[in-house]
Amino acid sequence: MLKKAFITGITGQDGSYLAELLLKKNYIVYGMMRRSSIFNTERIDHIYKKYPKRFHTIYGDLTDVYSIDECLKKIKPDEIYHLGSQSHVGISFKMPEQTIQTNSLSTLTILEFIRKNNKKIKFYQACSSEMFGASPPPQNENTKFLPQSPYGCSKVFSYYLTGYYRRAFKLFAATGILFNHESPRRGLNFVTKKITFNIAKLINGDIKKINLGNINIERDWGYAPEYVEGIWKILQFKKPDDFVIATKENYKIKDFIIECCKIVGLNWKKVFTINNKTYLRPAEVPSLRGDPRKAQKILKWKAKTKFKVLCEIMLKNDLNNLGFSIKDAKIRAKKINLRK
Ligand code: NAP
Ligand code: F7E
Repeated sequence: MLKKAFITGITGQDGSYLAELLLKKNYIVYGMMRRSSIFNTERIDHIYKKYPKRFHTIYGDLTDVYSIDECLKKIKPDEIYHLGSQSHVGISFKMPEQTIQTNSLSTLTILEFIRKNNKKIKFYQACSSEMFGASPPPQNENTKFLPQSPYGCSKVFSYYLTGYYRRAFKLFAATGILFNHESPRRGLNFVTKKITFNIAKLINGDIKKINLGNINIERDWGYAPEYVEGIWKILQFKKPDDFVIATKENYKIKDFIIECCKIVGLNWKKVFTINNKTYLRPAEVPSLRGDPRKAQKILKWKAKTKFKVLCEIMLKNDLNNLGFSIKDAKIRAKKINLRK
């Protein structure tokens, strides 16, 4: 019998990479997809084509208890990966209730379903380094949570709830505390993708400036396809637990800009404007740098793709999508640098 996995957030960055990983491992994969007025399957269209028999999506919404129950009753999964969320920290300040409802109450619904229907189902909860918030780095599984946003609070709730169901009802309920992870599939309004996507647009002559908020913030950025491997390993370990997944290195947003601009020879000071009010947050998480030694030791998981390579992968992808090689982009960048 092939294993059945249910993924919430299938249309997101991690959902799409995790689906590919599980399908390669011979799982049958079901993903929950919410209704949208335009198609939101860009990240998974190629997966439908490659695995027409083992990859399925099903309509549902994390704010609709009935639809979650319906999905789970129909699919009868062996493993649930709860990745779906309102994942944008900045937007969570504007929509705190929707963020908590989507991210936290959905966790309760799924855990209750498992408790009442089949305690053998393994459950993975996507937690976040945002839970550490104002706690200084390095952050590990024992670091105090000091969340700085509704998003961070929503994940702290899900973290404690998962641990509670694990202890009280002996469920296989585990969490991954993932630090920022990026890829060509990253959403356009996260800072790394915003930078690489807009550098490509700038090279193409579509825009003249790139507006950002605070660029002195530090993040520990890894590569998403490797992080979903960590997620899978967390559920395959013999007992449910909490694991930090991170690279152990951090850089400022400014370093990310400088590195990307260096790749194409662009003078970053000419094209970036910073401290734009639209992108400043009421509270910030100043510095994240994970200590992933537990995952390294127990799961044998380690981040391979580091900062410079990540910048190159993301920028090359966005340039290629507009028909530019690095060589072409360098020629255009020279002209942009000469602009008054
Ligand atoms: P993402 O690209 O923003 O994807 C989020 C997914 O959740 C999308 O499929 C989205 O659907 C879905 N979703 C949102 N609201 C929903 C609702 N009401 N009902 C059903 N589905 C809903 O996020 P990601 O980067 O893949 O992250 C995956 C998970 O890891 C999230 O829980 C995130 O909070 C967490 N996390 C991410 C990072 C990171 O650096 N990427 C780090 C730590 C933790 P639509 O496509 O329809 O919007
Ligand atoms: O911001 C600053 C911003 O939105 C990073 C999510 O996946 O990782 C992600 O959350 C930093 C922040 O990611 C802009 O203020 C400056 O300090 O790329 P981000 P995030 O907030 O770290 C965690 C681990 C998650 O769990 C989340 O789901 O960059 N920043 N200027 C900007 N950020 C954005 N988005 N846009 C700007 O223009």
